[in-house]
Amino acid sequence: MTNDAYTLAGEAAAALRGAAGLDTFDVALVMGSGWVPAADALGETVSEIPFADLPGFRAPAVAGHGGKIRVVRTPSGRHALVLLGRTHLYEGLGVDAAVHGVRTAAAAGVRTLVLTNAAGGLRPETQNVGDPVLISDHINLTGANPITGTTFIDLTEVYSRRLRALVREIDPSLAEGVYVAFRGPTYETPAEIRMLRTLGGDMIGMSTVLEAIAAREAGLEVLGVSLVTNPAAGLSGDPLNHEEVLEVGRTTAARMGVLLAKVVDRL
Ligand code: 6GU
Repeated sequence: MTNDAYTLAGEAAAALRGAAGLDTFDVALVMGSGWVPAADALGETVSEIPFADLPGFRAPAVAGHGGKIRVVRTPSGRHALVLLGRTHLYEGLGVDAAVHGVRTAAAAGVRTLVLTNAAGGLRPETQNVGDPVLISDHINLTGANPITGTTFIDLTEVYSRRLRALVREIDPSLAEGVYVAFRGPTYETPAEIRMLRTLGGDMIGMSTVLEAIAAREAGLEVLGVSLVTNPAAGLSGDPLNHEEVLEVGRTTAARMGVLLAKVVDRL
């Protein structure tokens, strides 16, 4: 194991504290594709720090993925770190780069992490495009793991039962599902999607699982929410495209933002 990645996260956290003028933060939220507009509903923006000003962060390469950390003060006076954009494993920068934001948030004092993503739906029988789904568990098929060495981390409850119950008190209509991650950047084949349905997956995407593992290593309580932006390959007859993913995010962003604001205020 190299400690460098953790040291770098500590340096980024120090830079973040300095830039924000705050010693600690209550919660961090990672906004996935199309979720960025939802950040506006969380509260008052205190400051915005471009990734370029923080050690170890890279401006994201993909359209719709932002590229800064926004410090938000919620109506109840909590401070949230809102990561507008994330680094994906498929960008080829390595697994440490993909979880650097989470490690930085943990080093900055955050105890709760909200991970959001855009995902393909594996259950079009019961899922509608635009539905948010609470992540109850995951299947990590990225082939990667942010932890190296001989520390065995328990993953019995990666996505906090307590936080899921809290969200469902706010919105009882929300479904729960198992999120499967592939490395990407290709979308899956119809045969792979049939396999994932057999394996018990409900959503498919290219993010979240490595961040959730890194968060559990750091002892954070994790909430995961997928926005189903399209049926996965072979389930609808239409080919997939990233623009469609972003468009669905934009049209449901307000609902998501209001939901997340309520969640953050009840943490
Ligand atoms: Cl169908 N697959 C993956 N891997 N990511 C997605 C997706 C599908 N739809 C949105 N994001």
